[in-house]
Amino acid sequence: MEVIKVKDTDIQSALDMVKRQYGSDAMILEIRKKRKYVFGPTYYELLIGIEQSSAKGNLDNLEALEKAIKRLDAAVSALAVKEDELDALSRQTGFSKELLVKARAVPTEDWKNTLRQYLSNKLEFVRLESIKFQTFPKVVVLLGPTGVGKTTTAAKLAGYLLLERNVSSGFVTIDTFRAGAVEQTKLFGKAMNLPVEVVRRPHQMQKVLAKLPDAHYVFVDTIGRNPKEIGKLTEIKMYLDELEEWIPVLCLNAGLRKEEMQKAFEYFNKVFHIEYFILTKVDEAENISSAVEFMAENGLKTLALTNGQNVPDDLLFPDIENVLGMVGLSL
Ligand SMILES: Nc1nc2c(ncn2[C@@H]2O[C@H](COP(=O)(O)OP(=O)(O)OP(=O)(O)O)[C@@H](O)[C@H]2O)c(=O)[nH]1
Ligand SMILES: [Mg+2]
Repeated sequence: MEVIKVKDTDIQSALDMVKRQYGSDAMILEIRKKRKYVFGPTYYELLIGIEQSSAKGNLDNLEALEKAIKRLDAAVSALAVKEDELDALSRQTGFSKELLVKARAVPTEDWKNTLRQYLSNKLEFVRLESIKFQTFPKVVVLLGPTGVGKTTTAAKLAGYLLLERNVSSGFVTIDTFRAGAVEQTKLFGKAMNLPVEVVRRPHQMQKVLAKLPDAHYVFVDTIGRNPKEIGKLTEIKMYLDELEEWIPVLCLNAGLRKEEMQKAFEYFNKVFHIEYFILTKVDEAENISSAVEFMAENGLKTLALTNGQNVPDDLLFPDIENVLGMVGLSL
């Protein structure tokens, strides 16, 4: 209960005022007759108790509610404007609204630079040659769903190392379950005069490496797996567990939707700790914004992009500025 004081020289008008203002919920707790100074006029001081639910309280609540509704109204209209801006910017850039909000690209006028800054902090590009290995040869395992371009990409990487770095590689394929898979690698090997070994049992892995004494890098080409088949991924891992050291590289096709990329990454990441990434078939994708968003949000180290069927030419080693340019964010 709230207690208030009401002062008036006339007790009736004081009571009328209390009734008018606070309604019938007001309770008169005490009436005191007072004098301001010794010979001054008398007046009445009423102590009134008011229940919180009284008319005045309700009035106050109503006023507060009205103000809150107005504030809410303003906030909702501001949000609606933002939502429109977000939609438009998302369509324009190809990045998701979530990313634009996270990057604080809306509501700033300078969204391009804000976005550039956000992505530059998150994207990482690493050259295969700069990755430190403890063992020799350096074993690089290409993983990914069926048909993303693992075999072709392995051949492109080996071709690049040979032609541009004068470094020799070998191929190991554990893709023995599908007709034509081994032949495909063998064709690439033959064209570049690089050795190809086929492994049919996990325990053969280590021995096979010994058969490739001149190879600085060994590219292990794995069977394309529907990432949902966790059991089959574990089977691939059994082969790799025979090796002392290897790096798994996830290959995903730039034409996949961001959600599909995320799902595939999560499945492969459960079995292999995925740190390195190659974005394939960039040439076939309408834009690569969602792929770039995927790379940034998962903190992946991107080794390369592939942009066509030509081996070994259609392989790119972009830096951040190149990729920002590809998604329309060049300076
Ligand atoms: N347009 C385009 N096609 C590509 C690219 N990379 C690979 N391909 C083509 O994609 C098809 C599949 O490539 P592969 O290298 O066999 O794919 P994979 O991932 O090894 O496939 P599986 O072993 O069946 O899982 C082939 O026709 C390649 O020529 C690329 O960057 N751009
Ligand atoms: Mg293949």
